[in-house]
Amino acid sequence: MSNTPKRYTITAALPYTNGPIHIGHLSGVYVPADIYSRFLRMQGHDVAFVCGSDEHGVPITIKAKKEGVTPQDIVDKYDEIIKDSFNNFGISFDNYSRTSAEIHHKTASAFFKKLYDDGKFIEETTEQLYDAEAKQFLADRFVTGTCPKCGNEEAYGDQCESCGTSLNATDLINPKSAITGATPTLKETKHWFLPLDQYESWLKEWILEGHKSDWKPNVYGQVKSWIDDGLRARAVTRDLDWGIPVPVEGGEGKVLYVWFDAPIGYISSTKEWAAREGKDWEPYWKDQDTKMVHFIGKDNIVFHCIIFPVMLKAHGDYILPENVPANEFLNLEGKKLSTSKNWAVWLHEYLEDFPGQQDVLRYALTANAPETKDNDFTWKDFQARNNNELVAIFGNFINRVVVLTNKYYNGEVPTPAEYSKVDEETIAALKAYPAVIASSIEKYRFREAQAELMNLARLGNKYLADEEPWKLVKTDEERTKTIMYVALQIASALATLSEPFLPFTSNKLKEILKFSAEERNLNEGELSQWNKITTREALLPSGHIIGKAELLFAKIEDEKIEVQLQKLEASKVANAKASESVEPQKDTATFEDFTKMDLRVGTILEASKMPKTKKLMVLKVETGLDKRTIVSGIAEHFKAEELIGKKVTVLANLAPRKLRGVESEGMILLTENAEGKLVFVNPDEDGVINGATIN
Ligand code: B3M
Ligand code: ZN
Repeated sequence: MSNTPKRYTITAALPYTNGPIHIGHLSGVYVPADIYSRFLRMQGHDVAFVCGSDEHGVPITIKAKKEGVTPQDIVDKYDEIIKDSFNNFGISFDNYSRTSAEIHHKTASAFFKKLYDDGKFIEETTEQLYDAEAKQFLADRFVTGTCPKCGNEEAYGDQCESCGTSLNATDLINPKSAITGATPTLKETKHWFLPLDQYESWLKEWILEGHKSDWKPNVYGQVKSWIDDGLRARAVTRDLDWGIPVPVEGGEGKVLYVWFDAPIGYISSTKEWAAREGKDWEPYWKDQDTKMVHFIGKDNIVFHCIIFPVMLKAHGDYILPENVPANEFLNLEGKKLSTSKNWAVWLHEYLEDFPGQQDVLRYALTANAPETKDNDFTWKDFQARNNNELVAIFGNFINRVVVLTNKYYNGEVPTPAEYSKVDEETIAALKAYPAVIASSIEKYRFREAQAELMNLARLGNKYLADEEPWKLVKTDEERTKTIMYVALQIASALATLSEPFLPFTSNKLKEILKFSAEERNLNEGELSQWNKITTREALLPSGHIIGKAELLFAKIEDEKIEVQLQKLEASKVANAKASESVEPQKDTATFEDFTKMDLRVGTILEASKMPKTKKLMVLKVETGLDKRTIVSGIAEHFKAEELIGKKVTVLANLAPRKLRGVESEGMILLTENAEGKLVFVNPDEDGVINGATIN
């Protein structure tokens, strides 16, 4: 692509419609995508910012089953809730579609058909996991098991969310049906596979060589390790009834894999938008002068950097993304966000508790965005960002300027006299901000960009505090006019530059400063809203009349924060209670079954973390029979030092198996205490309740 794109296609991950949206979604994907899109529009660029509901896939079917309703009921319900949340938080999609829309079914079907006709798939009958009780094949989230790569025991049939690896369901160790809990059997079925391995050298050239310097290190690193490990063919069809029917012979009763159809949703959403706006959608997906950027969370990297690009490449008509600035995860008060544990701040609930304060959340989330590593949202930080930054710096500056202009000049922008050196410097500094902020945004460094915006407000605050117009007004009218004129220019620049980050505040401030409609819609090159700050002599000319002061931000008191912390405390208590509940007894084991298990007491002699894994620990255990190696998924719960010398229960005659190349000869028995921490099976351990399953 040439250096100056003619247009931009910006996509934000399509949320699964199996639940509402929380702060993790907003911070990882939608706020950064919105900042980027708004910024580009303000520079006069042609932008299609598209998204929509991801309405297929197993999570939706599971939710429907749980609630005893149809998948359609589920997607209709959450599509509404999610759309409302996005609207309420000012996410400025040009189009928000749904993958159940007819246009999407047609587009995805045609895409599959083209790849099929062009011979891009491998058609193969293989043995797949099957739940005989539920009479259903188990793929994706219908099956969980141990990740062969990192040992995470909750990996899904298509992906391990712990290490990000994309999996085939048959890769899982100890697979378990998510429907009945049964151990699956194998059954033959036919599917179409996308041979990713055939695209390896192309991916190496395109990403590993082509995007070494411009993709974020976290994204590039993940992609590199997958490609280096070698890619395998992936099934892109499923034996399910909820989804887009496979449109080729032999496809009866099968649907497209949700991760095949969902990214095509970006194309369908663009088509829907173009049709409504009377535009042509094709350049946004096919013209080499278009810059395409995918905003996603880190668990979606493999799909957007490998699988979807391979689909686009195999199809042949499409452009590829220029960048995929995926974020890491946001935690809440030190713990992983979790829908099932209700450990989250839900957007619709936030709005009930903090009406009209959407920008405060946007601000706090951007200030703490997990751009380079996982990051933490805390309510104390949220309060401090509001009270110490938005209220004390931004709000305070604007309020002083507007109140004083009304008081001294009835709201009329005064005519300045000679500039002092400080005035000159302040104006020069002001004019540099658009480029500084732009350069951070262009590098997807939104925290840095927003920090610069706040620095501009600081500049204004300091200027007023140093120049003290409220003192000078009694002695030097001309000087006071100059100071107020300069301060008004800063206020005006803040109104404009805050728009990508704080759209509601920006709007309110433009109302207060009485920006004309024409002024708000400047849309071309040097004259665009963004660039006018640097190029124009005056942003608010002398004689312009501004409106009355209005509070932009309000202090958040401790009591309001307490309420939020108590809500989380309630979730904690509920979760601890739930984890105390005892699992139902398993099927009868005969005495012979039991005597087959050789349980021994052993002592841990050595312990070390398995390199490049989060959970695995390599142990050397004295079992009385021998000294042997056992690999155990306990590294997140114990330090190596504290394990040495521990007495443990060992299942000694478990068939050996290799984990990450290390042969594990046995299993150490563990259970969980009420806080979810692993403890060794030893009835004296604190907090082990009767009935805790030993495994
Ligand atoms: N719905 C996964 C998710 O919400 C998925 C994204 C699709 S983007 C094409 O994490
Ligand atoms: Zn894993």
